[in-house]
Formats: sequence, structure tokens, C-alpha cells
Amino acid sequence: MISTLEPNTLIFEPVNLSPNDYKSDVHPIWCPGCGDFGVLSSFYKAISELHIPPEQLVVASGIGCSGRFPAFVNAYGLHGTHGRVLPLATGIKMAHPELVVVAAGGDGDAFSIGMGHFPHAARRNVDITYIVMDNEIYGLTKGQPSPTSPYGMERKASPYGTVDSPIDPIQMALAYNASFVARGFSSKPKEVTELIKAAMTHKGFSFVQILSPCVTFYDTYDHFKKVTAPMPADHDKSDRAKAMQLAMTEETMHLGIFYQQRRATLDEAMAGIRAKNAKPDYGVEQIMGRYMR
Ligand SMILES: Cc1ncc(C[n+]2csc(CCOP(=O)(O)OP(=O)(O)O)c2C)c(N)n1
Ligand code: SF4
Repeated sequence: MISTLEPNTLIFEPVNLSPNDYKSDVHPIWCPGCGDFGVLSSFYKAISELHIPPEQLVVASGIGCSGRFPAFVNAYGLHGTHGRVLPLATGIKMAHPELVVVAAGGDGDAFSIGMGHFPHAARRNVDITYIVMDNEIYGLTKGQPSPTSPYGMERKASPYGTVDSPIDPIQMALAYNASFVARGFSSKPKEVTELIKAAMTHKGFSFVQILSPCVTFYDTYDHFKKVTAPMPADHDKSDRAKAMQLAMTEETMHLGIFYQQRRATLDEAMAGIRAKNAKPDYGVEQIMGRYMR
């Protein structure tokens, strides 16, 4: 049986594997209580419920505690360099459009060193799912402020408090016209599972910010419990201006899908160009042949 995930055009032979079957032999060494455990469990559940064959799935990451993600998944994995997960994932998807490609990492990886890649992946609508585990701090390197850290945050690396205002990843993704924008909280595993499923079945660049507290360097569980709220039931996901308005609500961090739009993806656009300009005489062999003569 061939499975087509609507409105995605992913096609594969579905498999019936339990969430546990997607666990690799590598055990997470995250600190007990780290939010990333919740994200990983939801991820196993999501890919199990989507019936994705492990050999059809690639999980790529940059560097960070969250960057260890691919090692724990029974699928193809790539632990790349710090901040470079989006170019890596883009390359994988363009070389193999038939694969399901997921990029994962932290807020430092995404919005400090990797920030330059985000707008371009979003505007090109690369058909990948990007999961950012946002703990508002650098976990792996022991607690330096990140671009999502609150203003004035005092840590060893910022003893007088940070002097930079935080960026808002959701507002940013909406501004760059990412075609799927959502936010989850690791303490709400059922909701996170549904968000990951929706993101992976969306055809286009799917950005999911998952609030994922770092219990060791910045425990934000209570704070996130206080400030998060479900998306209003009547929110129209196709309304980007309304989504931006919700993202800008200062006192509340809404959880759920802010925005979703189906438009041509990078691989679809490239396939269109190739089809339009196909010249039988200009295959790789013909071009190479010219130089081999
Ligand atoms: C080029 C480069 N610069 C700096 C580092 C050091 N470094 C590794 S992970 C990291 C930040 C991790 O923070 P984040 O991406 O938020 O992930 P987390 O550990 O919190 O999950 C930094 C600065 C590196 N590995 N490579
Ligand atoms: S340092 Fe923080 S982010 Fe890293 S594993 Fe521990 S709790 Fe998680």
C-alpha cells in the first residue's frame, strides 16, 4: 500500500513500528528533567503515527545538547557543525527530495551562529521540518545567554545582566514568510506530538519552536506554565497578519499552529525549471563527454 500524506506529497511504503522501534542504541545523556526528553518522546510517537520507514527519514542537527537529537533516532542522522543544520538539511532534501528531512537544534544554534540561514530556508520554502528546542540559554557550553534569553538575565557569563533584547522566533518566522509556523511546550507531549505530525506532513518549510527548559542552567518550567496558553480556537491559520498579532501578545505565549500556507517548495520549483529547460543533448554525460574528447 502506498501512503500519501495530505496535503504533503510524501510517498512511501508505510511501516507499522512502535515509538520504541525508533529508538537507537544510544541513550540520551541529557540531565534528568531536561525538556529535550519530552521533545524526543513526542518525536518518536509522531514518526510512529506517521508510519515513516526509518530508511526514508533523515534527522540532521548542529551542535548543542539538543544537537545530539539525531543520535537517538533509528534513522539516517547527521550531526553537523554549529549553526549549519539548515544548509545541510537543504542539501539533503535537494539531492533526495523523496526523503523526509528533519532539522533539529537549540536556540543558540538557530538564532546566533546559524541565524543567517533561517530567512533563506524560509523564503525558499525548503520542504523540511525545523524543530528548535528553545531553552533561552546555551546549555552545552554551560549557561551563556542566547538570543532568546530575557533582557537583564544574570548568569556567570553576564554577571551584570544581559543588555540585548531577546528576539521572538515566531515573529521572525512569520516575517520571513515560513509556510508553517508553530509553538509547543515540552511539558505538553500530546500537543507537541500533534504539532510535529502537522509540521512533517506540511509540504514546505515547517518551523516548530518548542519551549524546552534547561533544568541545569535556566529552569523555566514554572515560567512557561504561567505564560503559555492554547491558540484561540477561532484562529484562522491562513491569516498571517492575525498570526503576527497573536505572536506579539506580550503577556501570553500561545501554543499551537500560528500560520500555514501551501505554496511551491524549492524542490518543486527546481523540478519545474528542469522540466521546462530539459535538453536531451545536455545531460551530465554529454557535458562531460565534451571535455573527455
Ligand atoms: C563554531 C563553533 N562555535 C562555538 C561552539 C561552541 N558551542 C557549542 S554548542 C553552543 C551553543 C549551544 O546552545 P544551543 O544551541 O542553545 O543548544 P543547547 O545546548 O541549549 O541545546 C556553542 C556556543 C562550537 N561548537 N562551534
Ligand atoms: S545542560 Fe540543560 S539543555 Fe543541556 S542536557 Fe542539561 S538540562 Fe538539558
